Amino acid sequence: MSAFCFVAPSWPMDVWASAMREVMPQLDVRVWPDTVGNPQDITYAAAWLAPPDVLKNFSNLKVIFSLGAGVDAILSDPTLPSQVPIVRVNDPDLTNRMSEYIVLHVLMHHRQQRRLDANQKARLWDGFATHAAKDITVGIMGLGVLGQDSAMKLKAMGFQVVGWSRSRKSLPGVKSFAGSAQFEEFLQCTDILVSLLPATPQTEGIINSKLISKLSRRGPLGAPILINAGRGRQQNENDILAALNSGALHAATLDVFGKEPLPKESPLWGNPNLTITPHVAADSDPKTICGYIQKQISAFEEGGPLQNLVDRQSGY
Ligand code: NDP
Ligand code: OXD
Repeated sequence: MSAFCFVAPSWPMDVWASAMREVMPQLDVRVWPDTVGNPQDITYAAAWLAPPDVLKNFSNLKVIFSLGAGVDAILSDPTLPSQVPIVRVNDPDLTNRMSEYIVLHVLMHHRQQRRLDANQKARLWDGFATHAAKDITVGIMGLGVLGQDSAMKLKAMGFQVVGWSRSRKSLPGVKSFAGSAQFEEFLQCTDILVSLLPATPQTEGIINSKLISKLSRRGPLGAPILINAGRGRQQNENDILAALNSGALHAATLDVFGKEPLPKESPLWGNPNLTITPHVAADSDPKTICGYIQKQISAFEEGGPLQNLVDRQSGY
């Protein structure tokens, strides 16, 4: 017996199960907890925010598929089976969605759209000065699959783009900084900071007042801007709020938070210079992701290698 099981209780599992059955009609598709059946039947699991202690019951598991690009939630399960390979999402559909989000929010801050919205509400005709994209440097922390695509699209819009990652990259027209030795240099030339880092012990709390104090203040807006679509655990929300209130940050966009959903009582909601989105920067589309999983399972069953494997050691 070989079966596939979704463990993603916060998502609409009827939609996902039918998308999976459509692309692989021969597959026995089950959903935890209602139709999991005998846990020993499960050879493939697909997880998103799976409760801890569930995957360990699948003793014949061959592959765990993350239903998103980030795998921090899967890796945080202390009982996660240790030998089973984990495949994460790397797909043009998700990548394009993220680049749309990053380009949208960089442009929104660059063109001061929030100010224009407020002016319209006040019936105020105020043609304040605008600036050229070439005078702004966007610094992307996390120059991986998503960061690189956003970098090239921002470059095409005319922005100066720099990136920071563990290993140096070679991207046309994008200056690449690597490792902790070059972190400060990267921050010093960044007017708009974009985080597309994974959540790992090394990136925990990295966006704090110390980081903010190192960002460039030479840009036309006078103070830097922050966009975080990586993970909330990377940010110190009190520090961001204080920086927005003091003017150390001109503005920010946050898609991810330490606690999601962001609690109603969070003071972040009320800050006029903060744009909040509910972890929607790059959604996983059921049809696309099930197609991606189907290709991986088919290749794997024919003896081929799995793609986009997670390195448990580095945590992403
Ligand atoms: P990748 O693994 O392709 O890229 C991660 C990048 O981060 C790599 O460039 C890596 O460096 C760099 N990095 C990791 N750790 C460090 C560190 N300690 N110091 C410096 N650089 C570091 O991931 P993706 O681009 O596919 O995704 C990135 C993240 O985006 C996901 O992990 C997830 O958290 C988030 N995400 C958020 C979504 C949303 O809707 N908000 C949707 C999808 C993803 P190197 O290249 O040298 O390994
Ligand atoms: C992801 C996400 O990691 O949506 O894919 O956050």
